[in-house]
Amino acid sequence: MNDRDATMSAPPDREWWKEAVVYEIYPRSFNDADGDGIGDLPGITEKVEYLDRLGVDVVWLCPVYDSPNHDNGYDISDYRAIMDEFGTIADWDELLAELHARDIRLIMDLVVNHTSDEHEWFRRSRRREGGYDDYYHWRDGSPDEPPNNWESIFGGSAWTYDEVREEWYLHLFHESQPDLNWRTPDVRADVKEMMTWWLEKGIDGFRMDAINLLSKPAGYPDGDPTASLVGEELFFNGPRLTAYLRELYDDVLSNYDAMTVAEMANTDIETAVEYLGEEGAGLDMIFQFEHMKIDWGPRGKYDPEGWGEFDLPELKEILSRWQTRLRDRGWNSVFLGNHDQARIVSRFGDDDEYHEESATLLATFLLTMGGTPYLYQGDEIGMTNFEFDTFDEVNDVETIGAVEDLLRRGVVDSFDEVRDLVNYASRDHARTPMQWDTTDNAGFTNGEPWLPVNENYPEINVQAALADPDSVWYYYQRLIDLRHDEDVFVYGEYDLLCPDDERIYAYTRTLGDDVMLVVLNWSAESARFDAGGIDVADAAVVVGNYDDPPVTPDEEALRPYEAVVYRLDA
Ligand code: TEU
Repeated sequence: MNDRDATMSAPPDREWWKEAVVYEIYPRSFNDADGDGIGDLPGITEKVEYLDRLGVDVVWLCPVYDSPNHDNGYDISDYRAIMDEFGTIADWDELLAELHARDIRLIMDLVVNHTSDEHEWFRRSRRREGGYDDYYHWRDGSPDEPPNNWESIFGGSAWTYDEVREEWYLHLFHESQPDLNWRTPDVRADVKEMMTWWLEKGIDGFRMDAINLLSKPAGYPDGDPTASLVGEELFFNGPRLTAYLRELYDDVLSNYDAMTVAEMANTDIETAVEYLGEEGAGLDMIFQFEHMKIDWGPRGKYDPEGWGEFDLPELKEILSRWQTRLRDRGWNSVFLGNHDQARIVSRFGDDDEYHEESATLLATFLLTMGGTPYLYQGDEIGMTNFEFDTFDEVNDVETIGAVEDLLRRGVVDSFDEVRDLVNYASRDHARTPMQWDTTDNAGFTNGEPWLPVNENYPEINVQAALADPDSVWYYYQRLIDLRHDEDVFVYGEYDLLCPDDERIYAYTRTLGDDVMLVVLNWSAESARFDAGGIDVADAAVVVGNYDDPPVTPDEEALRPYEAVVYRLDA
């Protein structure tokens, strides 16, 4: 091999977080060790062996900090204490030790756009005590008229009048989640100290919650009243965001071998590039949400006028644009679901007739794209959406806010009119308890689960999956292994094939002489792959989700939701 070949096939800029497969845990719903119906830290520790067996490298743990739980831990009242229901700091130490003993890293959720209104900072701020005056966004004015027209992401005005301070405070989420004022240097200093405290405890990075909302424009001007979320063009990616992120990087993150993934809805590629890497604001990667809005209506996620529709060419266009335009300028994250989204097999696959086929097709996609893949708990067994009958069954603060907003504005007259939409989109789908086995409550708890268990647990559960060598679970394990073995899936170039095909999503990944072809029949019909200009005559099957996949990719039709990976080496 000459020097040039050596450089061409050596992956550039190796990083552990580029090679990692991340598994997200929503602790409330994962595993309950003490029988109170709520998942907890010892429950997760019991399952570390399970995670190791699956083969994941990093756990992203959703918030476990002290919280009154209006938004299940995303409303934090003490950043350095563990929520009682989840256990103690000693339980957390043990979880970290057990993960690290198996070379699994741990990243924690960093929720610093807002705190809980029960946080000491807010209690002091509303009483104008001891230097905390400006920790939040306070505005005076008549109690009848909010300071501007901004809407909360969870429905209604983004402002609430506080009777104690006799001023309005800003909350881009629930009223129990007041936004921190990042213009105040002490706020930034306190956050940096807290981040350092967790990093010193040995964590391996942060998932940064709603982080592109940190900077609000001076003077709080009105937003465009016709926007689907009024104010969004002003408070997403605000004027000082880059500076704030850079400050976190320079003063804290750059001192550690820590990964960051920043949650950034409403962010385009060019803006993302400004935040990514040493050249940018220091972030390793972001979660972009363009593909997560593909099935929304014109007025957003809970738009009763048009939801649930999308076509494959559009999905391919969005994802391929991010794949190619971030190449050498940043790094992608790859995900189809998380704790805020419906179940991936129900939303992007077919949770009925082609349950296993589509669940494994989605696995093939997640684990062969460019960027770091994020798996959400339960997707490895193909967990599905839940059926809601009544509004009372809904737990999620976002869904409740959205439905109340539709009722208040007279867009609908009753829950019945939005039941199908809630059954399609609610965040609760991701939060029903993890299905471990066929015993009561799917083995999640010995008590009364905080959210009902999906009725399909006797069929869809971990125990059954582990007993069946052909299960979705073993397919995930195999694909994770494959990704670990083949640099081409991590570092290879991505090239989309047949962009306009309505059923087939096909792409190649290329690294030096290694070429992989991924062919996904993302439909419930059979479909034939058209290789176009590329030579597939010598293709060799690497893995497929059906027995006997087509030996040559374009010689026969793929079956419904059939997924095949071929090696096309020169
Ligand atoms: O989510 C931020 C966010 O914008 C979400 O509201 C998302 O757009 C929406 O749920 C999609 O339906 C983060 C957390 O992931 C979420 O769980 C929290 O509720 C929210 O921040 C507030 O902390």
